Amino acid sequence: MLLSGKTALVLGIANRWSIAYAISAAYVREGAKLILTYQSERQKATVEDLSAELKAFKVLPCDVTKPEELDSLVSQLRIDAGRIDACVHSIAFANREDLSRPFLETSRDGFLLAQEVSAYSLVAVARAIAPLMPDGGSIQTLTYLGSTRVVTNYNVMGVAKASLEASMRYLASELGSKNIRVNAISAGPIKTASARAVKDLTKMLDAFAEHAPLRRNTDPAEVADTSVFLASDLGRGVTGNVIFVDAGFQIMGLA
Ligand code: 0WD
Repeated sequence: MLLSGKTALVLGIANRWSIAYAISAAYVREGAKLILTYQSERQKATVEDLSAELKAFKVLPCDVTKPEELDSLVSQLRIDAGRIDACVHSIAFANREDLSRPFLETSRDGFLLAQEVSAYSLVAVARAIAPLMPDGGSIQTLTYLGSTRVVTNYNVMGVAKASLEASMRYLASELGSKNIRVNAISAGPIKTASARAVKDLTKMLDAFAEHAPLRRNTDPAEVADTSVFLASDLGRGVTGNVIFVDAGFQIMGLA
């Protein structure tokens, strides 16, 4: 029960296959009081069902690109929970065509959209939630190796993840004095709705399992357990890091 007595806010469940769902399940297993958000009416019923299954304390709406929704989320959290100990940002979006055509063809709007939803939203969420962490806490985001290496078809999302990771470091530096730790978990590829938008995902998964030191793909439950560590007191000395949970893939050069 590593998270007993802690309240956790998880943003980014779309369905049962979402990494945020695996994280939520692990948080409940470890005794956290869980609060979930859903992006829009499209996800509401699914997230409410999953929340009932997980016995979450609360489900609230929040599209992170809408400042007024972040404001009302914070007001509601103040009333319902008072305090947040861990906050997981598991959100990304890019236009599907920007994840298949050459990077050179990326439109200005597509570039800015990916940056807004996938990178700037971490800054907006951290600014909103930090005041609810008066004694410190853990803010986490999910990233991918395409931030620093060229991964075919990841394109505009790789650039957004680079921006996300840099944002994470600046936030860690500024929030450290408040004992708020900010980290990113870099997961290996996992078959989720978002990942399916990347052209040739199946090929990517096969190549990954072949070349990763552990010779297999990444299990969302492994990502979730690392998130538990970061949210728990065991992670108290860790901030500003990208922690790879990817079966070791990122160490490989020519395999
Ligand atoms: O291989 C993978 N699946 C990896 C994912 C490897 C490494 C990292 N990641 C990252 C993703 O880039 C993302 O940051 O993990 C995070 C979670 O992604 P996921 O679990 O793979 O994907 P998914 O289940 O689709 O959850 C992402 C959700 C959205 O889902 P849909 O499918 O509806 O686009 O992010 C949410 C939304 O629910 N989301 C938003 N939430 C609030 N406000 C917004 C928004 N504006 N936009 C997207």
